[in-house]
Amino acid sequence: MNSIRNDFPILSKTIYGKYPLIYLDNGATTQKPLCVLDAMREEYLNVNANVHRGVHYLSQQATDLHEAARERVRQFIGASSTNEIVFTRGTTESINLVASSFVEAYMKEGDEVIVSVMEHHSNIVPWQLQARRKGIVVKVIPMSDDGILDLEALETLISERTRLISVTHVSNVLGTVNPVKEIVSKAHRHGIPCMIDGAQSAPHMKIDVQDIDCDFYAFSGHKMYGPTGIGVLYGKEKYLEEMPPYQGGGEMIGTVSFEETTFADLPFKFEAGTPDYVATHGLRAAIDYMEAIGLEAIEAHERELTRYALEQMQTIPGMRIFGPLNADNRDAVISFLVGDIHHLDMGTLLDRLGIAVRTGHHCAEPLMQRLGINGTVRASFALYNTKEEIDSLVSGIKRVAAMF
Ligand code: 7TS
Repeated sequence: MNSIRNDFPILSKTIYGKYPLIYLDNGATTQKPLCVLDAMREEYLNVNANVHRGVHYLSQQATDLHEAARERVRQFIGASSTNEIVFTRGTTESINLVASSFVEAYMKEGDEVIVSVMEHHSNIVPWQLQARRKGIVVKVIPMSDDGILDLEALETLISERTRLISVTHVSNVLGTVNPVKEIVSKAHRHGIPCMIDGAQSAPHMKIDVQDIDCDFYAFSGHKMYGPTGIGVLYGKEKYLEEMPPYQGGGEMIGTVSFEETTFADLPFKFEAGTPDYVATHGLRAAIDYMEAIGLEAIEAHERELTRYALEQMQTIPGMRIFGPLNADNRDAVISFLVGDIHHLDMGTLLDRLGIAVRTGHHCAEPLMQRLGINGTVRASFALYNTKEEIDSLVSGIKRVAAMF
């Protein structure tokens, strides 16, 4: 663990005189290991040139690195072809791409998309925009009080107008790991494709998109030790082939004239403009880093941290933890409130103790409405967190609670 933590120099910072920083806001973004920063610096120093454009040496080298990153992502999530790997700015853009292009290709006014009550705004608002533009209908899978999706209700929501189901793999608030294979197979039994928001699952567990059999899967590099500004949309080729481009510009065309323009083959049809080719190289370094440690090892470590944190936090008087209490059913996210202490007060005072947590609605306001609250405090873990940090969190919460 010491050697892993040394890969992340920021974890050795002193905050408000407290050393070292306890960083428990990994659900928002993870810290970056030196190898990711080095890979990007190295590319800017020695390779930098625009990709897919030049015949010159550096441009070809940059293109090779960029396409090698695509191949690395393909392996990482078990896709069958790099045609199915579209680089985007992140999960949000991946979902917006599908909302825009899938709706254009396959949906008419009155057709339905089903999401769940525990979605991040980025898997709600793009569909609402399409509802305004195209008159599609957004339906919502409910959940139990302890944050388990009601799959029987899903069955009743599906109708002959349902064209897509789009759900999160792991809730960024509740930590619930949704049974995505089961949801996908339910959807497919009705002939409906399924999109999975993997923002909170790709960093924490081995993903195999062919095993899940999802039709789309979206994730962000910055939540899995990679750089900001880069993400991925996996899509089955048959859909990506039929869907129209999302944005127009350079890179995404075949030929252009004022009379008629044709589009590039997959995946370039969906990648207008200069891609962040340095970030894709950084993402590749992040994947190498995670795989060198091992996704199974990362998952086991984080599950154990979560189990330990759930157990310890429940000893605090007045503690309310949201989401399932069984660590087997949840990922490395714990949202909580203590007594009637406002989440912002708790977060601010923990910060003064050198503990970084997130507070607020976590971009999941409909979920807050369902829970009847206006926000929570959230601790979220990564591969570099330790049980000692959880002990500090627990004693920090107790200290803050004692002040009230
Ligand atoms: N989906 C889920 C489930 C998320 O948790 C997030 C970001 C997104 C989508 C959007 O990802 P982005 O990289 O495109 O912004 N979640 C959080 C969070 O929980 N705190 O800050 C960002």
